[in-house]
Amino acid sequence: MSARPSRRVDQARLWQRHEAMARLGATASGGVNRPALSDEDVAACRLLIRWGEAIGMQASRDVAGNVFLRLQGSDAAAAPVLSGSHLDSQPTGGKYDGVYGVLAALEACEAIVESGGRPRRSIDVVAWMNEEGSRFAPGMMGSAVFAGARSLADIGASVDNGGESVAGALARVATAMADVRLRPLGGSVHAYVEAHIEQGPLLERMGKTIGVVSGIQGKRTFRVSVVGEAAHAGTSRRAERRDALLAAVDMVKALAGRMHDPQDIVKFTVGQFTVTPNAPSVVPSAVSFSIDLRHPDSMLLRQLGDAIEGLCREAAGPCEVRVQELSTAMSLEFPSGMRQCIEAAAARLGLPHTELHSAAGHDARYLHGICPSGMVFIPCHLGITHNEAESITPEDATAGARVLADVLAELADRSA
Ligand code: HGY
Ligand code: MN
Ligand code: MN
Repeated sequence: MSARPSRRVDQARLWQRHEAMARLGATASGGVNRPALSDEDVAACRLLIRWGEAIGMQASRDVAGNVFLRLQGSDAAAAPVLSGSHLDSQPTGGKYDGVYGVLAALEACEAIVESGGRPRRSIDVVAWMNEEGSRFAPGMMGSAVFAGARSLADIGASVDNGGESVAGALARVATAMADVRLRPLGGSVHAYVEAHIEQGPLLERMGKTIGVVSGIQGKRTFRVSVVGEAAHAGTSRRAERRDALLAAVDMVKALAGRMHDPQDIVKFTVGQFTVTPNAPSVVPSAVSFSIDLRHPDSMLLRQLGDAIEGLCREAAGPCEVRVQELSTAMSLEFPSGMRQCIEAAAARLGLPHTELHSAAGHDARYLHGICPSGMVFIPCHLGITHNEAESITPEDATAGARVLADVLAELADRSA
């Protein structure tokens, strides 16, 4: 490999691309709303492909809705290096969650091209389908299917609030992107590196530019369905009601009590709460709510998650309740070899760096199951994220892309 590609990372180009992406699904408050497999998501993939093809990368997609750009290596038979993240967002998402990892990977490849280097292994930039899990639960569908951790049939059955299934949305997007080559699902991967904003305040607070991610905390997600009986708000006797909302509220209170810990390590969130028929003068007949439970200690995560169904049943009163676990992911540690490679690149570039654990979930979780994986974090202001006010600096974005460029170049040149 010729001169290190980090020297050719272009801050203006990287930042302009973030601003262009942010216009796709832009919200009035300065964030983005780019649901998975929506027109906005497809437009973002199209824009990524346009930028990649302009520097000679080959675009492809797979049946799980993942989109790839390949920088061809000299040894076509060698397993590629992958790098990327996601382009879908939360409904009131920020402009950088996920996007940064995809655009930093593209910038790293462009810098490798401009440095005159030709990697031995191909490098694939990837935009994983539905990392966020907001339109279709659970999240990380594209990377999970790519890694063989979920089946296409399994994710295809998930339905959004409007009644469209993932299978239906994937078919619609496949038609819209029929001109993009369809590649086989999965395949061997030499290594995976994902750049991402920290989604926490630690790097900024410590004055560090680069986070070498040691691992990702465990996460279990559930869907709780409470069934009662619709009744007239004025005539039905309260003693005879089967009020699904009051039962669901009792369940959430009982769960919040059980999940409370003074150290604030347990992360328990009810983010979605749907009432049916949601009419002011009708006693609710049904409530569906989500649970997002996280903890860095897998044993405690198991214990707490296993207590959920019993607590819901105890609080159900005259209603029925069904608890479904949608995803189960234990805490993971990235391999030391990958962490050392990222740490050495940051040190060579003289960038202040530290090792830290990821409290947020990432697609790297599933790639970790099939190849050596690692992550590079950059600061995000005050840790604000999953919020339209999310912000990063062009300088930090560039620093992260420089580390990524050198790490990808090094991994792509490795024979084993
Ligand atoms: O929820 C998460 O941890 C990720 O940001 N989707
Ligand atoms: Mn993300
Ligand atoms: Mn996110």
